[in-house]
Amino acid sequence: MKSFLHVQDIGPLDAALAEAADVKRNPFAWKSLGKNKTIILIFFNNSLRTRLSSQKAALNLGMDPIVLNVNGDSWKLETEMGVVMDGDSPEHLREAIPVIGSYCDMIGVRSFAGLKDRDFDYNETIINQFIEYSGKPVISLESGTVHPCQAFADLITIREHSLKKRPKVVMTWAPHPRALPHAVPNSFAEWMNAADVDFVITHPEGYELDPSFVGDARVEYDQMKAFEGADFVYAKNWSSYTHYGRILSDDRTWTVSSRQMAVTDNAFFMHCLPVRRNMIVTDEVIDSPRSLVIPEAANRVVSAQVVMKRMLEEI
Ligand code: AN0
Ligand code: CP
Repeated sequence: MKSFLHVQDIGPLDAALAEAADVKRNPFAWKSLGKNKTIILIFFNNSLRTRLSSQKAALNLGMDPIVLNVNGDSWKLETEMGVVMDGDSPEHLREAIPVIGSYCDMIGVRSFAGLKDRDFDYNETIINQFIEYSGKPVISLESGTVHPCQAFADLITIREHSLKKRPKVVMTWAPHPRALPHAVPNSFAEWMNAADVDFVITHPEGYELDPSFVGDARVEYDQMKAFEGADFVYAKNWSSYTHYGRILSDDRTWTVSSRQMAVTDNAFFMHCLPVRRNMIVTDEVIDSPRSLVIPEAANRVVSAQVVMKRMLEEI
């Protein structure tokens, strides 16, 4: 695996899930695989889970993690090609990336969508430069359009808690005061479409996601109807894709509460975190015994470890 952005990069999902179960059961079994290997984790944006779970996954594999916070600790990096660098940024990605690549064996990159220029974000302009110029395997830690480590952890969590062979999984938009990227819902849709689940997406009109990620998923604009009989409810806010990066609705009736959960089949509640309580989900639902947000976050170590392990096995 030279890069990890999409569900296809991990190959057959049954094998990936079986490997995840092995890694979870015995996290230190591959401790010698990463000996004398280094992963550099580059953060252009904030993080709690991704930053810690990626380091923990690397440590479990015997690898040395180094974390760089671009904008905080390093020179501010120019990301656009062909510009006259007379602004804020003293260094360009074009030099920084091969330098970073020369210090490590593997790279993880977090670079959120800027939500200003759809082509720049949807061309994965930043992480693709890492793939092209670093000479090392590259993992998306949420990039312009995808958050694959999250979606893989979500799938692991669903499989661990599903009593049905083909559970009904509903991804619902929920209100949020800031414009958020599409990476989490895009990847969740991509992974659910590839998995053996009955997948439904619900959101107010105007919040349609990129059709290439929605694929054949059912889209239902009536949230209550979408929730009927659900086994898993996956809440997330995202900004508009068509009116790129804009907030079109603050409809608080979309906040996930016991009103919607009542029509599900005693569904589990999921969210990638960080979550704004009583905006995305009520206290009652997130604090209920059906909430999976903590085991879901814990599985971020497992998903990251499977990906790093696969990459180490190919180095
Ligand atoms: C980010 C997002 O929605 O993409 C990160 C989620 C993992 N969330 C926020 O910025 C609140
Ligand atoms: N879910 C997730 O990626 O969280 P962080 O932004 O804290 O890394």
